[in-house]
Amino acid sequence: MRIVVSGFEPFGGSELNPSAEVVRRVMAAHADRALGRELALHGITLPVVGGVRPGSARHAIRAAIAEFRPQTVICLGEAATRASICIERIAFNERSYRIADNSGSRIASAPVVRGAPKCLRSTAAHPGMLRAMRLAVRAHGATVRMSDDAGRFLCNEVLFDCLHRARGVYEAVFIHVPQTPAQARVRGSCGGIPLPAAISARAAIAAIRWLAQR
Ligand code: PCA
Repeated sequence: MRIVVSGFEPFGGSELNPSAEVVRRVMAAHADRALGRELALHGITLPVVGGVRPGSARHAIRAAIAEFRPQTVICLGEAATRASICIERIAFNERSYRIADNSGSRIASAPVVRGAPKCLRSTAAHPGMLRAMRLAVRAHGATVRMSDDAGRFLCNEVLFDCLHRARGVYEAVFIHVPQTPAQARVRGSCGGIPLPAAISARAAIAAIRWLAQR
């Protein structure tokens, strides 16, 4: 089983992105053989840059998928406004950035892929995965839920692109994690409930184990 696991670089003025920290922790757990020997994991951090040119998130994830040929792509991103870890069930064919990306572009309204369906569903966003993730973080007071709105920024863009290009060759799923307590100390709660990246990483590891053992 080959899995690509991605996080994002910091954006929006923050100095860290918990999703990149989660990927680092997942890769460390894998190096310690905590995820099983049968699993080949490829971890990457994506730029928070829209579009498809070199230097964009989509360019980077497409290259990783072409090189690593995974059966599953599991992407992670930060959502400071969330109170739970969220499994995204749907991606929309729309780019409508609420802030500029890290290249300074702010897209008002554009499709992710011209001519593609309005939205695409993630088949890997399964209730079994939700149960496994809940079990992994329950004792830490963290919650996990399904979400039907990944926003209209880079997280949604990357999930839509992955689902659109999958053509049955691989599955793709997106997990949004809350901001960390350290981030919340700098910019406030943002309406969410902060969660240490170490706990988000436990949920991500449970998701990967579930995907690999299904
Ligand atoms: N979160 C943003 C983009 C990068 C990230 O970590 C989002 O939710 O779209």
